[in-house]
Amino acid sequence: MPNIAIVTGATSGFGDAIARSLVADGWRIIATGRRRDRLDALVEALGGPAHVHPLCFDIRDEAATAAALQSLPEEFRAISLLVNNAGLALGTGAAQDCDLDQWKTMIDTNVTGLVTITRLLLDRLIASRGLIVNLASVASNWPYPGGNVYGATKAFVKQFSLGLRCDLSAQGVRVTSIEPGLSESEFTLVRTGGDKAAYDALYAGANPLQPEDIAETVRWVASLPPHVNINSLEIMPVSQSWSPFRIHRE
Ligand code: NDP
Ligand code: 8X3
Repeated sequence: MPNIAIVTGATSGFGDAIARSLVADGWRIIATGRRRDRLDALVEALGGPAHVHPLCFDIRDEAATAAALQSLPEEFRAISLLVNNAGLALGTGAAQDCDLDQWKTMIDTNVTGLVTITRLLLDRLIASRGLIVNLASVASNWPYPGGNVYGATKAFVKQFSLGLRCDLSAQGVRVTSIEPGLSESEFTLVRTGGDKAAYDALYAGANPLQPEDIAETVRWVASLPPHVNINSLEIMPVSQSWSPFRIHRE
């Protein structure tokens, strides 16, 4: 009987690639997201409903999340891998120019949504001595101008991962925080409100990470023996590194 994984945000980018990579590795997948057409296409591409079960819901909605999980058929209930990938950034402006609603949307999705689905699945993950992989970011570790609330949500994801490790180690549940840097996906279109010129400019000549690079990392983490825990893994494209501290002068 294959292992069961749930991948949130499987309708594009990392989540789509992670779902494909895990199915190729023999997992059965529960794929989540709001865009039903994309979930249906993923089910079709990965061999049909015996391999992939789609769950269409907004992760900010606790009742919808709980109802979706309760709707799972028996053969998809024994989840042993949770990939908390659904998330977004909105805006790149300085804090004083930001829209409060956009800040709340990031917190509701990246923090509250992630915490909610994790709590709802904890008993099953403990029962299976499973694994939780959380998509944090280099923004968890490094502040940058315009990163304000997005970076703070990702710092939460990393610290929540490490805290879960402490609480769940006696239950044999593993927890990993993955912290990617510059990666090419719809993430940048979402962040910029669909600005294709900004998308092209960000990635031009940078040879960014691709969703398949992150999928391969998740596949590797999930394939390790059950006594091995990768706590935190920061990944950048070779082209990305650090800048000196900025100094504002009067
Ligand atoms: P994409 O925009 O390509 O994918 C985001 C996924 O999240 C989509 O499947 C989307 O599904 C889902 N999602 C967003 N909001 C919701 C919601 N309210 N309810 C349910 N699902 C939601 O971005 P990436 O693949 O690049 O990003 C995936 C994760 O990786 C995010 O957490 C992001 O913060 C993180 N990350 C991204 C990096 C990058 O540079 N790309 C680098 C570091 C981390 P749908 O719209 O169908 O609901
Ligand atoms: C996405 C990477 O550098 O845009 O989490 O914050 S970055």
